[in-house]
Amino acid sequence: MRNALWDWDAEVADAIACEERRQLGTIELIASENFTSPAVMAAVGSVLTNKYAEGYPGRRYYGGCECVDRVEELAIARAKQLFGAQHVNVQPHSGAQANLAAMLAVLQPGDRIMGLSLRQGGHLTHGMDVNASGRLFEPHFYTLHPETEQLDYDLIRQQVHEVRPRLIIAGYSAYSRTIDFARFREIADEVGAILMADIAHIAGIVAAGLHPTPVGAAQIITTTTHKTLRGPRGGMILCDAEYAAAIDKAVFPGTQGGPLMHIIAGKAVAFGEALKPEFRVYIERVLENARVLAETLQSAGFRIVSGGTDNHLMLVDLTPLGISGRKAERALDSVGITVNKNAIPNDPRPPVQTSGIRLGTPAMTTRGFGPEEMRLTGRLIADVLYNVDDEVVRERVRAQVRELVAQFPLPGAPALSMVEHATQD
Ligand code: DSN
Repeated sequence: MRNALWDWDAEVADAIACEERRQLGTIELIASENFTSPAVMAAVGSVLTNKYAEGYPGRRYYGGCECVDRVEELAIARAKQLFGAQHVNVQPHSGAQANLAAMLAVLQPGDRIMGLSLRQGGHLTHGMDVNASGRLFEPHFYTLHPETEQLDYDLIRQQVHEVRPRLIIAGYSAYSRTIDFARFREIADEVGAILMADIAHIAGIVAAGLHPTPVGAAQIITTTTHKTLRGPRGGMILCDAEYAAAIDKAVFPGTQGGPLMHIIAGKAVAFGEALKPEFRVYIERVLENARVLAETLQSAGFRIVSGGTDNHLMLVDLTPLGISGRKAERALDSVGITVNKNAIPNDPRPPVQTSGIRLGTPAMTTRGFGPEEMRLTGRLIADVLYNVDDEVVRERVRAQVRELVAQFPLPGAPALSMVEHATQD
């Protein structure tokens, strides 16, 4: 079926079709991306985008909210069931919005916050100098163990005691190992700090019960909904009941106006999907695929930061090859393998270059890749990176990528496709 947007706005339809073809034709290894289901996309592309609903269910500043109240209540109830949290706010537009609201809920300007060094896998909303978190609060950072490149709780404890922050952040953008949230809470309690877990990357793994939950350890938990959780782009905050009123007030009216009700509907659908047994099977496959990809690259001679992965992602150290992350990203892009350059711990290169790349398996696992395809993908990455300027190798790999991805359709019924019958009248 031809998508109606072609008749209404062919220029935009063409740009969307371009992106759809790109997604179809590439091996997507950006660790923070995924492919949502047609059900999530249908909810996001619905009439709910028309509705203003400032406030919360039953307490709105606009009339006509009886239907969107049902949507938000469904999203909240399903998120509570999925994570076992006492309170949930599904309105943050993004992970960054969730983090800002969470901090404003419990901190005063100038209070000390402490997260993992941004050069070692921390996120920009955890205290970067140009981000609101670094401008409103006093940012401090703990570091990974210099040799294991893993969280070292004795070292963190010592660093936390030196700083005595008001808020400690546990959760990262580029960390491939299990996080001990209970241990973090012990350290936070010793200095009277609040523990905030940012599970943006691992939310789906937590939801599936395959990573220890921060619920019960961290008083406040923030996340995105579009990474391993496989929902629409957006954010969410979970918290203990005692922080519920402060969190809600910090989201609206503290940092946001009207909630994106179409996105909240997409979140409700995604949480419903994540509650099904199939989602746990999906996450098991994500983790297995990550292990297989890491092992394949290690067998091909690459160094994986920290020696491996416990989750959905890994960092590959390109230092022994003498190429930057930027060069590797571009070389892989040119053959249809999408990754992002990423700093490795204590990276001597600046962030625009980096000495590493970050790879993740959530997206291609959704598309149906299993261990066999991951092994082939690892070998193709090695071929390109060991022959980074060799156009003959690249042309061969490009053809292999095309052949491989052609066997795995994107999730999405033909009715949602912009490419399907794009040229048909
Ligand atoms: N941009 C996200 C990521 O790629 O990890 C974090 O915000």
